[in-house]
Amino acid sequence: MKIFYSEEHRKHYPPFEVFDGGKRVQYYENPDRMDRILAALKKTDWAELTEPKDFGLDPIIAVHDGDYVQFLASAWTEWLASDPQVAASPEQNAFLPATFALRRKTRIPSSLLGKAGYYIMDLSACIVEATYKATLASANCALSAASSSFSLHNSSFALCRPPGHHAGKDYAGGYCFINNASVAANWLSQKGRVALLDIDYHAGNGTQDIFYERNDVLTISIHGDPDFEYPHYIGFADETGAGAGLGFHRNFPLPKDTDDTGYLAALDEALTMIRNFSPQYLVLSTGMDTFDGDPLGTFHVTQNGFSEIGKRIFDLNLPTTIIMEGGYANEALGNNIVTLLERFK
Ligand code: SP5
Ligand code: ZN
Repeated sequence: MKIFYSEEHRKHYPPFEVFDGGKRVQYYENPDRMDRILAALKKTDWAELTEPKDFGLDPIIAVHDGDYVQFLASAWTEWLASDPQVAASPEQNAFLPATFALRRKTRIPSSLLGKAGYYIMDLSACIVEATYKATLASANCALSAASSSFSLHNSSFALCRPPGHHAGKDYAGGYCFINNASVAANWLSQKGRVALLDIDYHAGNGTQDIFYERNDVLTISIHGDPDFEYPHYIGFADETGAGAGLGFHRNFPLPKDTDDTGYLAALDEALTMIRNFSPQYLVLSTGMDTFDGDPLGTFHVTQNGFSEIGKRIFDLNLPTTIIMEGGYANEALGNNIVTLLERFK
């Protein structure tokens, strides 16, 4: 199986993120995640590591607002220039706003911090010097995997970092800046009908935002109920699309402590919807944070569970572009991903 991976992510390693209560903690979405996955892949005899191609900005701004992408491109440099204390120790700093635009219909501020509160939804989307280049390389991994799935008519894996599914048309959040899976799905939608299934523990709010009014890409997310879990404000069962897209989005919010059995029941419903839509391509937003013992999750999906999840999705018999999203139990991450991918090889 072709695995698209770039080293560009490595220096995107903010020195902290901020948890609820204002608590500064280590950045959970860290480069070690990739090293664990790479180590596990290298033990197999089927993983074919490949550098992504550069697709340029066009397929990115086909799903994201251009001014938002420009903000991502220049935020760190402007922040560095604006504050001598940041310039004195850049490696101890991350760019984060402390004031947010909230729900008001607001003008886009001209100041850097005003823009940050407008374009960023939480305190885990920290921007450092290497962030923008890392997000472009990550999107290029997703596009390269989509292009490979299209031309070889089989499944491929984009080992993306940073992840993407919380990034909306014009906002970053949840470690995500560019929505890799949405960029790939939109690219594939010019070749045929696409279904995008999101199995990360957290609701794929960004993906929902991007495709909500479209009927050519079916989007489905299975996740911890936003009634108790991040991202809190989106991902509910009654959100099913709007306008032409009505009926082409579906959320499966699940309770705390969901185990393999509960998870697979929701997955089966999602797979039935996908079969009824009869797509030509599948994009799979693959978070491993449903795993039992993930520090950011509450589910108890086991390694056997991932094997069964992989099998049932593989049985759709579709060329599948598998996109890395979350998963923070680093010691288990490599084995879990390989267990899932084994079903597609
Ligand atoms: C891609 C992805 O998985 N992003 C997830 C971002 C989650 N950020 C909010 C984390 C809230 C953490 N609550 C911690 C509970 C610790 N027991
Ligand atoms: Zn997640």
